[in-house]
Formats: sequence, structure tokens, C-alpha cells
Amino acid sequence: MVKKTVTAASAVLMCAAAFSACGSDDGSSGKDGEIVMGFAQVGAESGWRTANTDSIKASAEAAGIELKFSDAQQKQENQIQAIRSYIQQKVDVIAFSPVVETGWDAVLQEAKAANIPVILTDRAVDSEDTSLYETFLGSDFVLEGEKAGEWLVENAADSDVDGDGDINVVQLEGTTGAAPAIDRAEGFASAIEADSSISVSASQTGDFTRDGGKQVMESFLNADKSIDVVFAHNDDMGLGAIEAIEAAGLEPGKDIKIITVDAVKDGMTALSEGKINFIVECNPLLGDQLMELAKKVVAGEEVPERVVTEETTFTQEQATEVLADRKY
Ligand code: GZL
Ligand code: ZN
Repeated sequence: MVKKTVTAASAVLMCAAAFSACGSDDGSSGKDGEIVMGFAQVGAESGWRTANTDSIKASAEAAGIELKFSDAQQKQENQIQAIRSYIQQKVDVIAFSPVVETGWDAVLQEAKAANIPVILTDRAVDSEDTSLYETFLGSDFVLEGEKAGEWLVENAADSDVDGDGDINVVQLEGTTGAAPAIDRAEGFASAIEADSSISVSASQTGDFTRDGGKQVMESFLNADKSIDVVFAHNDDMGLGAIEAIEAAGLEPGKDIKIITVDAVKDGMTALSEGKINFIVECNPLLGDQLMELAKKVVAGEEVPERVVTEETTFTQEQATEVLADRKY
């Protein structure tokens, strides 16, 4: 057997090749210095989530960031498992949207101990220890709830549909324990305090899904014949409520007013048709901002502790105007 002697020169070449394959001197671990990001996504529960995932994948591609991506089917234990696998793979940065606010300290401590920076996107955690993540990129959900409540107060005159003097609201809540569900309910409740004729008579989670919204709305309709308004924490549950309202022989948007949050295509279409009356936008297109933050974080640069996304609201007329060129 010819014994191969490895000359010093080729040893250096081999080592250099090995080194470049495992990242350049800025510590990024991707091939030829590419940053590697581990992203633990909530799931694919809604049109918003799908648009959010598409944005993250497209922006990673455009930014030259190698993306490892996981879908947790809305289960916290799956997200925690994904984050642990990213730690083992020694990615350069971890980003995720926590499905619920609580229960993250342990795994975030593990990421910190492994010197892997974490960026929160979309949803927040309730951890007191803000050293566990570099920044939070996402919407102000309390403000979204306030915008929904303020519209109802401004439109109270037309919202007591059954004319009994009370504006009876039923609420379709997002995932129990999720920041958008907690905060949208809080913002809405504070805004409607301005008009004592408005009250929430029933509130239940539809888990941000169309089917969840439909099932809960069916139960609300069976229990109460004097519902004036539905406030749904996202378009998908609002669209499910429309199905239930129509199945009950009522006209959504007229017999029962509907206010939702997100402004995804299907929601905006229903709004332009008058089946939904008002939508508060929640911007899912976080990808570009996330990738810019990741580059800064990996390079050790300062980043703001919170980056709030731009978003607006839509009436039926406004939805009709913009529907054609909505990207999601
Ligand atoms: C809000 C996001 C919510 C959306 C829902 O930023 O977390 O989760 O409003 C989605 O559509 O399911
Ligand atoms: Zn009424």
C-alpha cells in the first residue's frame, strides 16, 4: 500500500480549505462566510403566518443568509426542540416567533451559554431577563386592539344592529397565552371603555384558525340572538365567523358587524365585499428587517431593543382601492 505522506504545504491547504468551509474570520459558520440563521416558526395556522414565512425565506435568499427553518405546528415544545437543534448545529443567529409568551427562559439561557444571539420576531416573550435576546421586531398588538375598539366607538351609531340600545360584542381570541391575543384583547377593552353602551358579552379562543373561528361563532350564535358585533383577533377567524353567520341565515357585515386584524388578501376581499366592516393591518413582511438585524447582530453591532413595524387600518372603500396590488 503506498503510504501517502502529507506534505506541510498540502496540510496547510487542507486546513485552509477546511477552515473556509467552516466559516470565515468574522465567525460566521456558513460556507464561504455566509451567516447561518436558525428560524423556529410558529406554524402555518393563518394567511398571515404563510405570508410571514414567505417573507423570511425570500429575504434570507436575497440577503445571502443560509436559513434553517422549522414549523412547530403551533406547539411550544416543537419550537423549543428546534431552537435546541440550532444550538447544537452552532448556527450564527437564532430567530423565532414565540407561540406563547411564557416558558422560554431555559432554552434562551442555553442559547446565551452557547454564545448564539437570539432575535424575537412577531410575538414577544414575558421574560424579565432582556439579556436573553438582542431585539424584538414586530407590531404593537395593544395598539392594534385599540385601533379596532376606537373604530367601533366612532361607528357606534350604526353598530347597535338590533336596536336594543346595547352594542353587544363577541370576541374571537387568538391562541391562548399568545402575545397578540393577550394584547389585542387588552387594547380593544381599553378603547371601548369610551362608550358604556359597548360591552364584550362572550370571548373565546379560536386559535387564530378559520375553523376555530367558525366553531366558536356557531356556539356564540346558538347561545345569543342579540349579537351586534364580532371582534376577531385575526382575519382567518373572522372568515370562519362569516361562514357561521351565513349558515345561520344572517348577513355578515350587515346583521352582524365584523372587525378583524391582519389585512391578508382573503380578509381584504371580504372587507371590499362588505362582509367585514373594518380591518386593522398587522404587517407580516418582516423578512428584510430581520435579515438586516441579523447581519448587525452577528457582526456585534448595536441594534435597537425594539423595532416596531409600520402598519395601518382599512375601511371597505380603502380595501377596494388597494386590493389589486396587495402582495399577500
Ligand atoms: C400577529 C401574529 C398572529 C396573526 C395571526 O403578529 O402573531 O398570528 O395576527 C397569526 O394571523 O396566526
Ligand atoms: Zn344591540
